[in-house]
Amino acid sequence: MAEARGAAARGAAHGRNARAPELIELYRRMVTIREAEKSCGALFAAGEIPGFIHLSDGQEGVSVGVMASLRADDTIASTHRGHGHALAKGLGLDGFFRELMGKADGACKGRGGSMHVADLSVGMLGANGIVGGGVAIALGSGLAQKLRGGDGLAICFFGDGALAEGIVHESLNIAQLKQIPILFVCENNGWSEFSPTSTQVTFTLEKLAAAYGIPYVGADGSDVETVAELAADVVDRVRRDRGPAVLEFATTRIRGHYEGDAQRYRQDKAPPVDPLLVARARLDERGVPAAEVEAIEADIRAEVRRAVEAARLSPDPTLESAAEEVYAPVEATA
Ligand SMILES: Cc1ncc(C[n+]2csc(CCOP(=O)(O)OP(=O)(O)O)c2C)c(N)n1
Repeated sequence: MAEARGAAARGAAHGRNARAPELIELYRRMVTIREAEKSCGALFAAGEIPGFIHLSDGQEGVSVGVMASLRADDTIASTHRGHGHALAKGLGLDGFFRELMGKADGACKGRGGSMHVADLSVGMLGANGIVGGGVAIALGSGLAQKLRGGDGLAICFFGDGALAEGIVHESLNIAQLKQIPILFVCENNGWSEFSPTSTQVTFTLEKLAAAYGIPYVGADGSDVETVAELAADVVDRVRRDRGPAVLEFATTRIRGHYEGDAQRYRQDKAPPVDPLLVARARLDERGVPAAEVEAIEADIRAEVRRAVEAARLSPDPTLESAAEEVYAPVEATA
């Protein structure tokens, strides 16, 4: 750390760009997601995470950029690829790893796992294994925000594959009809499971939003600063105008659909655009010394290692507790 602080001082002396601190923070958050998911991959391969996991490598710029302008009382609903959303919204690494590893002290007491991780205390309503399912949940939350009368809003993240789901169309319609403060955020990685989305839908989200009369903005999701700037503007508008808006980001799914996917269907051989590398290069341009960046990365790796070790030591849920908090208790009848 001392070395990094020294390096930071040298950066300042050589005209470190004024925009560097914000980008450092965005980069730190993206690296946290990347390192956490790297560990998820290893834990899954070692059989320490039950169920399936879907990693979001390549999509961190969207999670981090959008979440940068949200408040704790704004709510988000996520997808099956929701680790980045949960962490960027404020779920701590401890609650995250304990949940994914099915531990009794996880964010959802180990009952949700990767595809249902939620933390209501930070406005994270949940990941969702049903494609498009989170869209309707966010819509309901947006309606609640409206009825409460504050200036909170709801955000749903969904993939381009969800565009083929009726729930997305119905939600756009109701959001506009009832003027619900909701931001629809599409992470367009071009894939719908194992099929190019171009083989699944006949329209663009831009045209769909226009059909419902909802304002639309689209941009490159691999540039976290662009995402953050656009999102800040659109979030402000939704907060003020109390109606829906649509944001769409082109992004890259670097890994397979799920962990273990051999991707034999995949023909896109161009190297993926990695938002971490994009931000890393820009930090360099802004005069942030490599040693400072490496120190940040090392700190995050240590923090992730610590959280994983803590999760390993956490208790498993007991057999006796299996029926708790699953359904409302009912009286047994003869
Ligand atoms: C209602 C529903 N239909 C089908 C599936 C199977 N399924 C799982 S992921 C997926 C595609 C998801 O693509 P997208 O929404 O673009 O998200 P990405 O995986 O690209 O992040 C499908 C069809 C599902 N989980 N739910």
